Amino acid sequence: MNRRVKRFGWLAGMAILVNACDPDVQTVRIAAQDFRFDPVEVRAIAGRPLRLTIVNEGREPHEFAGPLLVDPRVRLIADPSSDAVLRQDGIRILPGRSLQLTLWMPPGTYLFHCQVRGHKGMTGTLLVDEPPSS
Ligand SMILES: [Cu+2]
Repeated sequence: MNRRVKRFGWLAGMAILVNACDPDVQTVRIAAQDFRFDPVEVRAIAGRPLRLTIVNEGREPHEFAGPLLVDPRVRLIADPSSDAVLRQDGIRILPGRSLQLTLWMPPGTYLFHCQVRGHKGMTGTLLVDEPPSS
């Protein structure tokens, strides 16, 4: 049974509200196409929230999945307006729909992929760098 992704944030124990106008927020858009993510590599800086929008521009359903969804060091909330469905270990996004996530993550390399059958080549990398020292 699928659950609406808006419950995912609740399941992750997140109660932090993100101000969309917060200048510290990094925004990244990734297109899920048939059959690749564009861009395949995204860079962000640790210590600042990352607002990630994944838009399904294809004609197939796609998923956003990866270890970061269950990494205890990663804090994540799904925007309640997201039109996506949490499945067992990935978030399914139907054609023309989008998923919005806000993430707080330590520096590192985070791989993500689409795990829809036959979409094995759909992979991407989120590179989170140390914040610049001032
Ligand atoms: Cu896919």
